[in-house]
Amino acid sequence: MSESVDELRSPNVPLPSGNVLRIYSMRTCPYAQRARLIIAAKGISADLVNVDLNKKPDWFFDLNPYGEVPVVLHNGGHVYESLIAAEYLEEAFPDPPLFAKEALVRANERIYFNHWTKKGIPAFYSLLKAGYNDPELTQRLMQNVEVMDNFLKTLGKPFFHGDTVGFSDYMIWPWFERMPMLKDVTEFEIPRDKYPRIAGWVDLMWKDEAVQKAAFDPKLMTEHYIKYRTGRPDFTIGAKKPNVVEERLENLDGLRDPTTRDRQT
Ligand SMILES: N[C@@H](CCC(=O)N[C@@H](CS)C(=O)NCC(=O)O)C(=O)O
Repeated sequence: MSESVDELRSPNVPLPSGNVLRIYSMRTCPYAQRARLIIAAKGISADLVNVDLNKKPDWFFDLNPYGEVPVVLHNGGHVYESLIAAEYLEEAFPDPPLFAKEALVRANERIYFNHWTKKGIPAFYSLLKAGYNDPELTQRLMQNVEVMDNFLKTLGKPFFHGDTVGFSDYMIWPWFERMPMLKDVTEFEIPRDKYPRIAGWVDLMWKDEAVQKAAFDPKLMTEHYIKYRTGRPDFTIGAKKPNVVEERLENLDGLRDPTTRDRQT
């Protein structure tokens, strides 16, 4: 996956050669990251388009009536909602398989990421939005971390998928990558001694190649969420800026030919 300056390619723009699908994403979006993790783990060459969610074009709502990323464009169709998009990618690109083969194991994987999605994520955002170490909200998130820790304990494996990283791990991970950001904003921290399995899982996840590929600069992450909290998010954060040579006009007044002013080299 390669990206440069943000360029909002509509679905009508053909995929750049060598790419098999397009993903509409946003750099700090944990939901879009779910799909990007699957793409990275499977080595799918994807055209990554980062959408400035402050300036969504009308056609984006034709792709997803909720106006949210991620949207995956593939084979003349498109899929939205991160869990549905990730499952679609798993089915459309079966190699390497990331989901368990046995139905019961797979159902358990779903139970893990379903819990995190239903309970953990809302608790995460409630605390983040509070913006300080509110005891009740801190406790609510901690209880959900405990549930995740207990899942691993009962499973007796290092990953939610089992002995290796798999589908459920990628569905849960993005919010754990954001825990240092949450600590910056609210002082929330997972105590290693109390929740050693989840702490160990975080350590192992950081070693995964797809996790490293899909990761975002932690400083910019905190910067982004501070703005997000105040209701003024910058969705272009982390974009590489166009290669414009800045004009330095100080002390040049009267010395420059005005026709040269707009020249960019
Ligand atoms: N339930 C959706 C949630 C996706 C979502 O909330 N994405 C956010 C960015 S992280 C978004 O696109 N928000 C639209 C906006 O802020 O205008 C999913 O799982 O894909």
